[in-house]
Amino acid sequence: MAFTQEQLNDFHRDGYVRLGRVLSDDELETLRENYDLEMDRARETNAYRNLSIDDGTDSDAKQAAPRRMLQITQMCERNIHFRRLLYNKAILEYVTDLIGPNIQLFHDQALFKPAKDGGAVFWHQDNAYWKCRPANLVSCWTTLDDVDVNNGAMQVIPGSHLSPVVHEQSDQTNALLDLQGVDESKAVAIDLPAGGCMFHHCQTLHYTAPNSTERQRRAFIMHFMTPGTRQGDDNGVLEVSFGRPILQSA
Ligand SMILES: O=C(O)CCC(=O)C(=O)O
Repeated sequence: MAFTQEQLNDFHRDGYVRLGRVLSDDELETLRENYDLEMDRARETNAYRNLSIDDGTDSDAKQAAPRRMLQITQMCERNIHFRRLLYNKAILEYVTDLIGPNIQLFHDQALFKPAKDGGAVFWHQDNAYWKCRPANLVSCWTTLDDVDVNNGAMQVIPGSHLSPVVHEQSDQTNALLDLQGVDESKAVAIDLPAGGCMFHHCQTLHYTAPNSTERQRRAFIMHFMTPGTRQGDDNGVLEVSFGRPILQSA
């Protein structure tokens, strides 16, 4: 077992668990260089989203927006170093403790909050978007910079993974789905050192604040599922999620 029993109990009770540093100095340095490289390439080719504004805008509009929450999905299809990270032995051992030895990638994403004008990611439960069954996916949120509440550390509501919340279609914010009534007094911010990670359950309510500091915040998230996971809403046809790499099988 990679987690201690206490950490596992914490995860099942709270819907998240904080780990300290998991990446070596070399891994961290390589991933930082390649993160910056892919962000530059994505800007040149407009192959990214700014989650702080509506989708479908051109590159200049995305860059000029007052806040920037930049997203690249499937870094593993663009860059070998991020693909390698999916197979990181230590991380997969932690995932094994959470969902068992058969592990498939659901997807990955880089989420970048630049210094000074980094945008927020509003409160949500991932599975309100994904509609996956069984709802047992876990995410490993890895940071390439030191993070605290001021530059966009992950914030969670402990125990919220036990109760899926209805997310409404939003026209108030740029979020696709909106959540009213989150009791933010219960939020816990998870500070992490560069190269550290935390895991959260796909129903854990989470949020990251705007970054107005002088410190950029580079995060990379891997979302893991068990093979055979299906996707779709109650009335839709359920589809098995094919086409993603199997990262480990028993
Ligand atoms: O990195 C962030 O700012 C938000 C990440 C997030 O919402 C997620 O991992 O689902």
